[in-house]
Amino acid sequence: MKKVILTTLLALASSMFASATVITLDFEGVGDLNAVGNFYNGGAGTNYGVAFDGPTLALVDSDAGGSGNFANEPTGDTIMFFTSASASTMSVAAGFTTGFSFFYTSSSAGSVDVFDGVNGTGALLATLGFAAQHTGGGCVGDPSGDFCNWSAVGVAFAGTAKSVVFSGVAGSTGFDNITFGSETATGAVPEPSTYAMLGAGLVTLIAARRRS
Ligand SMILES: [Ca+2]
Ligand SMILES: [Ca+2]
Ligand SMILES: [Ca+2]
Repeated sequence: MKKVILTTLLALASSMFASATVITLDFEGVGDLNAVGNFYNGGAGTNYGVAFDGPTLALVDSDAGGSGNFANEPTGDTIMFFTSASASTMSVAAGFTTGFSFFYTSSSAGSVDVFDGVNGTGALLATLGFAAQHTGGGCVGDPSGDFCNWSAVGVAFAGTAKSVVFSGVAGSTGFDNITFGSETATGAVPEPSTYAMLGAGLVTLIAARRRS
């Protein structure tokens, strides 16, 4: 009986997706350097009908045994990034409305475009540019991680969106708490400490020393 109820609830959650239901992807459980792919589209995660293309990977904090050079992530130990291309595409065949938002940390400027067709096709509904800020506020690691400053950003739009293209420099931007149906990303990030800012130089999200 419980299983039936759970299944029904999951089906309801999927069917409600095109409405203004707020859904957040936290990437926990995808696994270090694994493709996000269909994790949220019938894979091991909750089935929200959200599919990511090949260059989109999950990254686990090196402090939690993964390869990530980041700190203060909004949820858990896992974030999303793209490393082998200059863009990453997320498609939601059932569509979503109202707004789109997320947390990010980045060592380079980038942008996010929301389209009304899948795979970055159709009309452009909204564009959101973001600046480099990964060491902003003199943040420090948890205990390690150069990408320690996270910002919540979002856009509102009219109509129904079916895909989002994340663009920037490969390996230089991390995303977490990707939120559909709201222009305000849910979650909280620790206030950065007031340490002196260290010279960062060229940094990427992959930690220099990987565990094997
Ligand atoms: Ca962490
Ligand atoms: Ca860390
Ligand atoms: Ca997370």
